[in-house]
Amino acid sequence: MTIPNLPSFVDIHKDVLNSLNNGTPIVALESTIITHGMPFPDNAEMASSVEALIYDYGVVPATIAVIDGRIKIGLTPDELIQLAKVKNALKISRADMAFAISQGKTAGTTVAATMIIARMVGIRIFATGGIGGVHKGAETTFDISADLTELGKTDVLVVAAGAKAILDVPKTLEVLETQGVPVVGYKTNSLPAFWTKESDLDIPLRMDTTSEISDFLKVRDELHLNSGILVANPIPEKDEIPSKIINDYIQTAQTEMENDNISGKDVTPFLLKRIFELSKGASLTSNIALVKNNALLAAKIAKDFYK
Ligand code: PSU
Ligand code: MN
Repeated sequence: MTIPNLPSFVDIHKDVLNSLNNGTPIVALESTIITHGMPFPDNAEMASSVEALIYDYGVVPATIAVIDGRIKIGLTPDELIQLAKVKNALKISRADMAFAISQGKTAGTTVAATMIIARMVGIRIFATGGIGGVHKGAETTFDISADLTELGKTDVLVVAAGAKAILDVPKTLEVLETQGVPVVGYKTNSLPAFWTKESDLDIPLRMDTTSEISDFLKVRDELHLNSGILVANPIPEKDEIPSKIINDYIQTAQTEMENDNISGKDVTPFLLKRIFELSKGASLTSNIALVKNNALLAAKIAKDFYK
């Protein structure tokens, strides 16, 4: 079977294509985390071990990216290394996806762009580390990630480790609610805060099993709600960074960002890089652990959903 109306510039990995044809579970993975979220070679190691973990669970991973103007749904090991090494990759969202393709560029896809591409071929479940959200000071900068509006209109379920404290988390939750996006805590009463498993914000909805989450997705489909779901999965306790410590680093990075006039697309990569440096790599170790944890949960949900 071929996918109807597939643009000529899309390449689907053979395992992903088989899985789409057979109706077996697939988990999409984003690539801005590879091109802008982590340094080389940790990014390459993270990406290939996350794929291996999903394969080992009996689910097909589909890392999504744009390489030389072609949309890739599932990468070969060579493509993955190529992407991880690229120095000047773009970071694309809904607004600039067509630009990367028409100009033959290489780009990491954000959560928003990955959702659009996943949905285009019918992939419904997607794992990442953290989503973009409402940035601190958004009342003056208007910096609100396009991830939030994409979740409001594209019906892909995204597993993330909650929202990180580099964001204005209460405002992020408000925008998600406005956009009609359910925020489901997996086995948690509080919204996980990325590097820490808890925050002082209540989780809007709680579910304790992957079959509940899969049933929820099915009911939303029957209702034709056509928007995404955010599943917030707490980082395992052993991989946490205590909130007092991480919040100090965040504060420092935030002040530097304001002094250096960093804005727009550069904000998230700048903050992640500075927190990595300030924590002497500890933030990266936690980040990798939580991505793996999210990948496994997404694979379990996918298995239940396609049962
Ligand atoms: N959060 C992370 N690591 C990341 C990102 C977010 O912990 O790499 C990336 C994701 O790809 C997300 C994007 O979609 O940053 C959001 O960027 P912005 O805030 O510019 O919308
Ligand atoms: Mn932004």
